Amino acid sequence: MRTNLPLIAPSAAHAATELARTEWPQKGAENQRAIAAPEAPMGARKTFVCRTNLFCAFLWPQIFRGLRASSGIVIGCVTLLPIAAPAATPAARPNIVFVLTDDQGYGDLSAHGNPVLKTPNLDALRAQSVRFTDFHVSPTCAPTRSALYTGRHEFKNGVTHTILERERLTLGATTLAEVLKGAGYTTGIYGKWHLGDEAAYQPGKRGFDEVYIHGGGGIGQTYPGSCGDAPGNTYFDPALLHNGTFEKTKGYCTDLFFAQALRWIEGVKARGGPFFAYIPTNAPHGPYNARPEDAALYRGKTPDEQTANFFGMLHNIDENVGRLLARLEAWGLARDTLVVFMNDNGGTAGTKVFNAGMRAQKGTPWLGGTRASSFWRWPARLQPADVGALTAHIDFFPTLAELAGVTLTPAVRAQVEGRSLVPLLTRPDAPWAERTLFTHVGRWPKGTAPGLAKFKSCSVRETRWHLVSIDGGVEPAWQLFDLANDRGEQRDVAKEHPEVVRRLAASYDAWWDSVQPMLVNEKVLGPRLNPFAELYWKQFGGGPTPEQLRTMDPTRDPLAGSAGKAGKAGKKRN
Ligand SMILES: [Ca+2]
Repeated sequence: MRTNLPLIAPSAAHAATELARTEWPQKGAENQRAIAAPEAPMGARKTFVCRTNLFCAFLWPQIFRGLRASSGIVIGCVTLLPIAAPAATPAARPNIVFVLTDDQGYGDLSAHGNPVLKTPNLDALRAQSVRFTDFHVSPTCAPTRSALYTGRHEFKNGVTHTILERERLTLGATTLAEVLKGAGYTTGIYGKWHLGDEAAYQPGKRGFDEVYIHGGGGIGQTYPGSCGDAPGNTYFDPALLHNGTFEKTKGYCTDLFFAQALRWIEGVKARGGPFFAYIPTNAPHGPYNARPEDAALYRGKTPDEQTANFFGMLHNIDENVGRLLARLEAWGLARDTLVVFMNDNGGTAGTKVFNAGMRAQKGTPWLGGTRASSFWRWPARLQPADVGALTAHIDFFPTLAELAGVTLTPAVRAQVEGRSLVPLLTRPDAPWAERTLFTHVGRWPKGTAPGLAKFKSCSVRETRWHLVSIDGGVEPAWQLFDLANDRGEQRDVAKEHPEVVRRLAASYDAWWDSVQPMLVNEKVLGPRLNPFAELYWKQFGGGPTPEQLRTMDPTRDPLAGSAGKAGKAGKKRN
């Protein structure tokens, strides 16, 4: 892979990579201490710092294009603050490429210490990026995606599951793609949407100009109601929905998504104007169907065949990321393109090999269920660094909106509960006020009252504390963990800090009450046929078999005890 990062000293990038090999870098811990400290004159001072950063990041380089940043220049920049405007100028707006992998864990990266898996291209991207080391997403797929694209918790989007109509992002929300499109970006999605398969919910109606996707939560899935992919699809040669029409493809899913994204970027580049390319891969989500040559790289090196396939799928993603970065470089786009990389929930098949010292995995509120990679590379503006501040998926929307120079309407500002990461991107130790993040796995049984699961698999997080209830229901079963001393969440200190438990539990109660009116999908009955399947049959002929009709029956609960094969798979995999 070619690189061209004039602002990055090789030694700094190398040091950063080495730093990451130790679990939870000390630099992150230092930042956390700084964040936890009282921040006296926060209001005025925050504005000052934020505007200073913006000025340094965007306006100064515009005025003195070609000058290298130096400490002297930065000091000068601060003194010039009063004339700085807070928003990015259009010329300073980056192109944006966002790669989101499905079910890759934080530990499934060689730069994070994985002893078996090799990810040289992701490692290089990481070394060249601002890295948020305490960054959290939701415990499963659709919830994270809804939070990324609205800037608020998934429950406020009506998303409380990955199927059963409860994966649909409420039509009342404004999506990030709509905001970027409104600001002049050309937008495209290549891969997994998983926020509603009915026509009104599909990405083409939610801000994306170009759509190249599979249906459901994974290629080949079929669930009751609306959630499902084209019938008969597998990871090889899938039929993909391209701007409303299915295309029968040749190739492996991840290769197809990246290749189409690159074709599109090349075309958009020729037309000019900023672009936003969203590449949410279906891989390495189960079933673990890798290209044989990729799985062969790990056969005999993992505890089982499944993990060899899983690592093979990640090897293929890594190669595609390498191709993407090389093409951006060759096209002269790398310097002015922000590349963001994340994974969408905690680890899965790879955790038996390495889990970066964390407890548990996908589908749980433990840190191992929510901590994710979050790499931000923008060679023209950002210098590689670790940022230890407590950050989350809900911060993605306001950050990109700010970088795109968007002034959000009051209604959208009211929707977004995350914070812009721009101050941290430009100054890793920028003040960052304490915050509270809420996690709930959702997934309560179909037709049951959410309140019965209020305290089932949920948590409340502050920088230092993590209050977790796993086996509660109507009543809590809180355990408290002191992350300053116990990142692995092994020792419950609830009895030693009852005041912390009381305070965080009270904030959880208030949050739970606040989201109840927004659970709009709980009683929705889906259509008789999966829309993707129906469209596929309309285009190519054919129709549902009795078994397919039974599987799609919207009154069926695929997770009930009498569930068939699809239901059992769904319980395990979604
Ligand atoms: Ca996932």
